[in-house]
Amino acid sequence: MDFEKVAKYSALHPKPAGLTLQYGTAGFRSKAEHLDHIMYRMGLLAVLRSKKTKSTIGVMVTASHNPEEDNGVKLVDPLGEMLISAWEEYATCLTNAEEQEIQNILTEICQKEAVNLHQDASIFIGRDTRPSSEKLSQSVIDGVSSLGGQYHDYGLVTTPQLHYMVCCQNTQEHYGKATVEGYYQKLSKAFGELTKQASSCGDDQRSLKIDCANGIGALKLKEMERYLPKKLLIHVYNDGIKEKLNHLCGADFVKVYQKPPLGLEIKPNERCCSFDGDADRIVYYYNDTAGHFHLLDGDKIATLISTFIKELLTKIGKTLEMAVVQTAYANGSSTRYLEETMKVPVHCTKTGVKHLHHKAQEFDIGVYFEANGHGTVLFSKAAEEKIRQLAKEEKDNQKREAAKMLENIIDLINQTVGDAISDMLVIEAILALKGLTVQQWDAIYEDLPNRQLKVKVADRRVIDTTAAETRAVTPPGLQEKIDELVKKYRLSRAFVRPSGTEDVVRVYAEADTQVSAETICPYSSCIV
Ligand code: 16G
Ligand code: ZN
Repeated sequence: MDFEKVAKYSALHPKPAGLTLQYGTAGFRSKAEHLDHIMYRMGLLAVLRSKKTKSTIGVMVTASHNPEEDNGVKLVDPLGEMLISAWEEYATCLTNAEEQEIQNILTEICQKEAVNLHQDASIFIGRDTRPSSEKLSQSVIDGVSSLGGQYHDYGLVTTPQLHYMVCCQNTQEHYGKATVEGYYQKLSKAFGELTKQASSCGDDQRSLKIDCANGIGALKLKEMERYLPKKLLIHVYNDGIKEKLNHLCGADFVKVYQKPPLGLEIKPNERCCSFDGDADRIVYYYNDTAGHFHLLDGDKIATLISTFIKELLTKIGKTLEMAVVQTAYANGSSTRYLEETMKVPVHCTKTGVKHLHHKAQEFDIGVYFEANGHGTVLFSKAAEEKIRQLAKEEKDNQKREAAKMLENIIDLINQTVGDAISDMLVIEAILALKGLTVQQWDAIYEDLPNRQLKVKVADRRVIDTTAAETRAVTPPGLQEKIDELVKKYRLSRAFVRPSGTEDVVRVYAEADTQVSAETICPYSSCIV
């Protein structure tokens, strides 16, 4: 390692005194002006990770749904997954080190991980549309270069596009071409094939209003439009030309406040959706004729997709094991519907994409979605092979057609991570194929009324949880009090958990009526 070069560049990216940050569930996030040294150091770490894995590693500069003034960074592992936990710790350690300690820490990581320093390193870099992102990604490049790594700067891309390209590169393009164009071509082809069969459903041209949170999603949708079949009419709103990123719009805003975004006028029964700031989350919604707002969140999406896949699996007559993975935030009605009506096994994990992703990998087909709209479908290698073989060789027409549809779903869904563009196309294809309106989709089950709150406490770490965050083990007595409280209401459930992204404790409650949910939630937060 050329420590002189590292030290020289490192001095150009000084750490603000007294600042400590942690690599959390979504990487580092903070005010953009605090992040320059972190970007540089993540460039360094990405080089070591690349040498260790002998693969291309991704670095994405984004703070997703956070305000425009914030920024963040996360590393993408070889198959497009989130960085493994052990390296999250190295990331935290390297970030919080004083300048003169950097050399030792890098050496220690190399020793512990037996990194071969002669190995080449290759890094893919992407960024969102924040004003601070360009300069910060330049600092990542400084980090990569000062350790002699090669890089490809993809510039403005959605987070899932970067994940996709990293995966393509490391699978010798088996997963697709490692370019943004390759991404558009792969998805558009699969979408076109899938929806070919839908024209018989009458509704020839379908239109969708998309709120892009004034972020990268708008740019990329506009690029993609010319590849997509004309059957889907996309209307992009909140494209970032006039308004600020994530300001009163986007998937997170719509989910949290349960109301439509600013900048998008909804006519009754019109199907609309919102992306978040880096286009890895999506939620759908509509206003009914009485003007009531209806949200179709990650749970509704998981239900729609898993029901569709299950129907196809029944048609092809092969036993492939499918499961849905959710978190404690999943609406109780969705879990009940999946388990009791659809007979689909449901598993609950801790919040955070990597937990859901890992669990979903255990099945032939794992559908995972967080209620907030982040999710995808994973197909095991064996399941994928079986499906592709059936699509090619099956003699029975009906079975072969079903297998072809599954094959197109495999190609349309971004299996590396939740992807608003890809999820939107999957949903649109399913709705078209099943001839469903957004109201019919919404009516599959009725959400239990729920309420979320955040509570500022002196130290959120006093709360420790178990059972996928559904129960608090510390402080003593807290869970007993919550149990006591929820017993008084029908179909009720509540939990508290420390946030992984903000210095707050989150409280969630649901019950048979909004009044009950609204009562339980603040009470629970008082107990906290
Ligand atoms: C991060 C996670 C998201 C999770 C959220 C919870 C990733 C890529 N993102 O945004 O999955 O829902 O954190 O935040 O893992 P919280 O811990 O503050 O509630
Ligand atoms: Zn996001």
